[in-house]
Amino acid sequence: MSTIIDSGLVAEHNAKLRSNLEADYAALGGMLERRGQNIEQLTTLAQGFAVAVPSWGVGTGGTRFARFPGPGEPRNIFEKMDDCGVIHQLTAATPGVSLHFPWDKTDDVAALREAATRHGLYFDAVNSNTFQDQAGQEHSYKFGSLTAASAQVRAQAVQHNIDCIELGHALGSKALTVWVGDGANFPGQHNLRAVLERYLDSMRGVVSALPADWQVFIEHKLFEPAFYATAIADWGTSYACATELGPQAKCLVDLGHHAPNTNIEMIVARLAQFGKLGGFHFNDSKYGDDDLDAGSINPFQLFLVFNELADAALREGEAFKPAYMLDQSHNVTDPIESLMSSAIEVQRAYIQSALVDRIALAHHQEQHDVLQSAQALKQAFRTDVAPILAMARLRSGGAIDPVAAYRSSGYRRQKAEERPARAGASGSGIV
Ligand SMILES: [Mn+2]
Repeated sequence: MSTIIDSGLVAEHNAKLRSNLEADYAALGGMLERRGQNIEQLTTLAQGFAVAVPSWGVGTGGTRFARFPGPGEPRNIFEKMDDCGVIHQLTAATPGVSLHFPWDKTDDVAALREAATRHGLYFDAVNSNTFQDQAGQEHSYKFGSLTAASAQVRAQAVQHNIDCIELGHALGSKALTVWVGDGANFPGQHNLRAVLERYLDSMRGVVSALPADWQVFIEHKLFEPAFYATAIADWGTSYACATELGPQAKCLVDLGHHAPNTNIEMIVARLAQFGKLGGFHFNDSKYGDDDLDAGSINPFQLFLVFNELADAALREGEAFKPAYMLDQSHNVTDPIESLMSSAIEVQRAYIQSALVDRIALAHHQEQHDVLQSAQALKQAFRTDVAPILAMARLRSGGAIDPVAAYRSSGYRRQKAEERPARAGASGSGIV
């Protein structure tokens, strides 16, 4: 595995911060020991954590109104892989890359596999795209794709998903994520039931093309671009469809795809209970599908989601392995910095959830000691586990402070020179 940022530079950066980190780590270790917790076990847990980076996230996304490209944006999938490699090199927490077709389509599959191997990366779930028309496409998705009234449009959308499976299979991926923007903007535009019947019919065609060891993740979203009725609007519809489509079909929870104040951790608990939790798109939101950096608005919610995942892992054992992926759109930050920060926020929630004393919590719950039950979660959430995360990075060959190391490397300045902007070259956006 070759490093993109000079490893000597990272070592120099770490050397400057190491003694302070060791002091903080020792202090935290002492405090956790008094609570009966072992910091070394938690650090090992943090080192084993992984969340995949979305290929579309390394470019500047856009608002609904405009896109303001940043300097040195990747112009093709190979340049995106370089940026993903930097994120993993410095955080040591993002070995997976989630691709998006046709944005990342390449005829040179061998070269793409080689690029992944070079950077120590693998391919997580691949994403299909039938929410926009591509150049040269025969039929338009203006009035739907997998749910379209036209059989020809549906057949084209099914075939695109099958093409994604085949490409993903050649790249070593094991799952397909399907999100469709299909729906209605006006009451009466659709027959609500017929739309879902057509969706299921189309998805049966997609599922039948899955290799035996593959899964398909159904991603729901409350609204947008269909503002009146979205075909797969909520986890209930997603669950019903995943159940209809059989054991290879599961549900994907994108944190931003819910109404404000929705109890997302309860949705996670429900899907885990019924064996249909396929994976996540981590991000954060204030009002709608904002695709903000994970943990930037509501870190407590992220913690509560991981608290449910910790509970499910205890119940289900090794077999419980939902896919963790980021899904963000960056308009005003450097995408590499935002993705590194988000990966660390998700890892933080994971480690904080491991601090919850589950035996004590169960006891408080049985005793109807509501205050202590809530405090058991709050104590874990309030604990600053930053030294554990930094030590995990240091031990795994990453940077103690990834953003500082990245800035001092001059990577973005260098890419701004090497990658002059090319109109429309970056496939990115809100998905
Ligand atoms: Mn998503």
